[in-house]
Amino acid sequence: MRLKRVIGALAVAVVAAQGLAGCDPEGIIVYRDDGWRGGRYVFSGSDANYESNDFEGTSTDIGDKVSSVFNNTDRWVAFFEHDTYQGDAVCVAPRTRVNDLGDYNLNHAVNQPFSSLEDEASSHRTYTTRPVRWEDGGPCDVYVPPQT
Ligand SMILES: [Ca+2]
Ligand SMILES: [Ca+2]
Ligand SMILES: [Ca+2]
Repeated sequence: MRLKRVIGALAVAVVAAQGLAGCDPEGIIVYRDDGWRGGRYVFSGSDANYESNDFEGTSTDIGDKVSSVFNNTDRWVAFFEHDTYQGDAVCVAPRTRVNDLGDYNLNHAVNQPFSSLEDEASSHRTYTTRPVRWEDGGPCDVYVPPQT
């Protein structure tokens, strides 16, 4: 009797923990608005072209409309200005959120005082280790460091 009650309590605790984790699915989550709001889309891996991916429950594709992201994976993710992993990129550490892509200046945009990935991201790629900086031949203009 007593054991059954303990098992019952454990089952309730497990369900509660899953409920919390379920707020943010595992994956690379992109959002239309700042602060992880508006429509969202969840990727499980790399995506070379956002054009055919619509915000959940809409027919609006996410290309050039993403404003905040949550990299809820154990890999690094580089978000690119253009499709097929081209152009400027913001590299986001594992399990790390970006509240507003507009906050990050892209340093290899020439002839522009300030440019960002705000409403510009068109593809992203995942990396098992921290990718190389743009200055050193890698994709990353900007690093968003791991969150503690
Ligand atoms: Ca796609
Ligand atoms: Ca924004
Ligand atoms: Ca773009």
